[in-house]
Amino acid sequence: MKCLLVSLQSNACVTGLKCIAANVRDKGHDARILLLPGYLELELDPAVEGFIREYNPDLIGISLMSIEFYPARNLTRLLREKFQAPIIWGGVHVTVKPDECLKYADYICLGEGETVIVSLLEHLLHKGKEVLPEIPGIWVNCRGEIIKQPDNPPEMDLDILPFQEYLPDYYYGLHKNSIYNFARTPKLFRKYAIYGGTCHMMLTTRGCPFTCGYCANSYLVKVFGKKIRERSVESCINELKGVKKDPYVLYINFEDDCFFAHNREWLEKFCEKYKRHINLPFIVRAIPTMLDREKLFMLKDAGLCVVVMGIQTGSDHVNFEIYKRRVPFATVMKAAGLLVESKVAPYYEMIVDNPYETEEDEMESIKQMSRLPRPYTISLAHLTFFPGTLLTERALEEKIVDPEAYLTRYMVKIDTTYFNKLLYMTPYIPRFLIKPLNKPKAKRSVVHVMLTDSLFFFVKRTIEPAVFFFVLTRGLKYNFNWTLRTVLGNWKSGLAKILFNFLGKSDMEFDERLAIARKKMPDLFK
Ligand code: B12
Repeated sequence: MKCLLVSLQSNACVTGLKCIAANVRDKGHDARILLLPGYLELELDPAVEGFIREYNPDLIGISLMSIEFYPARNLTRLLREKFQAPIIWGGVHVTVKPDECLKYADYICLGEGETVIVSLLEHLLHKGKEVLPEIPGIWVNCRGEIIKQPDNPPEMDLDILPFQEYLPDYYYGLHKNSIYNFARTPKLFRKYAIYGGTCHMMLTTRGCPFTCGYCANSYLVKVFGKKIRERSVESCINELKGVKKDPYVLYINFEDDCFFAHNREWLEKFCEKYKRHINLPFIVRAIPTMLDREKLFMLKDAGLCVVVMGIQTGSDHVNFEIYKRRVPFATVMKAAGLLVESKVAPYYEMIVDNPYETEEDEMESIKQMSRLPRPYTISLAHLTFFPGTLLTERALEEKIVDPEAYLTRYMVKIDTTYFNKLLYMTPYIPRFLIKPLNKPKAKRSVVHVMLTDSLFFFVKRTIEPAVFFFVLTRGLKYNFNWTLRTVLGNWKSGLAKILFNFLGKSDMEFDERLAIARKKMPDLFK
């Protein structure tokens, strides 16, 4: 059986689909992945149609995060006009809003897709699509008749799943009205991959025990539970041995919500094997309460170069009451101290544009962030009210948010307010300047505004890139070869950040494309 797995993401890092495709092929079926970046056209591109006709899949899967809901709806409409193959939707948005998604697809997959999709292919092979499948985790829409199957429990033994490749030879993508095999045109793959394809994204665990109000996990725990499921060190290292063969992979980006959730024993073994067999710089994510000195220094010694740590706000009130995140700023200070001491590059994530925040909260956040030990770098994300989260439920009840806002706006596109600019500059300008500028609107003069605007313009183009370069070089232990390759591999993303203040130009284009489609295809958005 042949299964075509489509991603509408604006970038080529499709971990979930790569995991599914690997399992489908491992179980004796065929799978191809097709990236249609931000595809939102009135008609199906002839190249896409030709590619699907030639492959002639028995099943078409579409993966979607919430932001891709309209593109998925549109693509499903276009595919139905031309092909008979049944269509299954899967991904975070489907898991969170199954009833809504089942209106458009023949099948939807709630939760993880690796085993579910294999069972569905086997059902289609042996019984055909006219017989309704009874597979846990799959809901069926048979000409309007809805059948909801029980949940498919998440896979506890992650080691039984096949490895995720960096660039599988069955990965294709649409580029300027033609379909390319990415493995045969790696330059094109790198054009769409995040950070110019210099990193391999990987998870050593699945799940997160926290239920922060703004995070999809505050809903997903209902499906996956709170337990963190862990891969063995051997499984991770063996996957990476394959990945490392591609000379373009410069570093490994571990996307686990908190890498420090691994116990000491696991980390000790990991560090020893990683250093011996992989020896590439790597990035991990940390939750301040879980950052541990011994683990941090162990990882640093094994090649850890960047730690991404969510701080979200400097105000304990907002963290505790609004975000339901029990991380006092005193703990953040302690964790930040450790990061600076270890000389890894600290990258802090903050949430802004929160309608629940008062001016006092914003000022408190800026004040606290300016106290953090330097050097550090920072990223700001717009508070997006994703469906199903605790905070969204509250905001919808209180009618303070447009229920559709998450469909049209990217988290990276922040409001250009006075406080956002000042917060952004906290790591880069002298502390004695922050204090007098950190004033409520009523007390600000034209001088404050002009000074903040010009400092922001200047800092973004000079001090920020310099600090980035410095912390990264230091995180890479001043290794000339690694630094040079990282800079060369990332110069485009770096330049985009300096010029436009966001991480991916393609994300921004996707945002604009949605706005255009809204005008061109009003029916789709009803
Ligand atoms: C790595 C990651 C990324 C990576 C790679 C994404 C990817 N597709 O692999 C990058 C950096 C590109 C990314 C970008 C964004 N991300 Co992100 N990301 C993650 C993260 C940390 C891990 C995802 C992952 O690899 N999971 C492991 C795999 C195995 O799981 P999975 O992807 O969910 O896929 C499984 C199932 O969902 C299902 N499945 C998925 N697709 C399909 C399709 C079919 C047909 C079937 C049957 C099943 C199926 O089976 C898969 C295998 O089990 C998650 C948080 C988390 N811990 O899950 C956030 C998360 C998915 N991201 C999120 C968001 C918001 C974004 C952005 C919108 C942020 C932004 N920039 O504004 C962008 C979207 C970019 C875009 N449209 O191009 C949210 C999504 C919330 C929502 N309701 O949609 C999450 C859940 C974070 C959160 N906690 O809120 N992200």
